[in-house]
Amino acid sequence: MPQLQQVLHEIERRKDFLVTSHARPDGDSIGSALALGQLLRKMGKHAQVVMGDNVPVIYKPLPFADDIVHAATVNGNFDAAIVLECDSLQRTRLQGLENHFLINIDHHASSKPFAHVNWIDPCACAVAEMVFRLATAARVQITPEIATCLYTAVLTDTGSFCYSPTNAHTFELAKQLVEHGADPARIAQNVYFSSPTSKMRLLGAALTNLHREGAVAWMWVTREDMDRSGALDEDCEGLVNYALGIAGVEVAVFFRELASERMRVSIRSKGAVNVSRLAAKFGGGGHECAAGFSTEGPLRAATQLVLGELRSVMPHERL
Ligand SMILES: [Mn+2]
Repeated sequence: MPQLQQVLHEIERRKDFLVTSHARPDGDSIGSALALGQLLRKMGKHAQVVMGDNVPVIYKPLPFADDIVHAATVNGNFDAAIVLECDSLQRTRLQGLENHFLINIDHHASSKPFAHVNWIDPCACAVAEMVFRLATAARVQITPEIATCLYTAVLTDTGSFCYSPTNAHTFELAKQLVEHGADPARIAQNVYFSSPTSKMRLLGAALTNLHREGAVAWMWVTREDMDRSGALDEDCEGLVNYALGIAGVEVAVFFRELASERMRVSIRSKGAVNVSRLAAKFGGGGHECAAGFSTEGPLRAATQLVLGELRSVMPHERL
């Protein structure tokens, strides 16, 4: 049975669902989880979206975002958990999922089949695309609310239709979501023109710490930068793109000092270097052009380690 049909089959024979995604959720995790929750309800099921971390403020205007439960442990009252965008249960940062029937839906190249049913499609531009296909297969009408959640996910996960391979198919999906009621201008306002002041202050700190060596650029924020800016962890989202925006830079790295003195590392590529493979060496994962992991601090040791590893995988003519 194709994986999509298998997922649909397992949904049809159950009633109560928990939907979740990874810790530090992004637009695809939040948008797809909300859309899937609605889709399940339209199928006559009961669904609860539960996240191990808070919903970032820019995604709070999404339909049904107020219903998301923020918890560290799940209660046992559901027949199956649908886990989006995770390569393991640990990635959810939720306790209590272990002994349940698990459905894994993911589009990362680094995906792993950890669940009872695994639907993995690295060709999907976002998990939202897979949720859209699931809705079509289940013959569920895409409401404007579902379309808004899915469009937000596609918009953010393709880097506003900038990442490779954004293609005619991506725009076809976006077109259909707009036809079903997603409002591109309003969604862009919420996602890109609603940054908290703290995020802009943090960007200033990060740019002060910007360095470049050939085709590699990197920057960092310390705990002190975070405190001084009044920034939340989610304010770091996307800052790495300012370093990648430099002409001639192929790979950009963003280091964030964690409270535990470990370092959170986000890494982006214009395509010449597969950063997902690099992240995997450090126990992380992601996509060819966008990946992340955490590593031992302090800052100086982490930058040296990561940049050293990066130099060894950079195509020579790019350095
Ligand atoms: Mn995604």
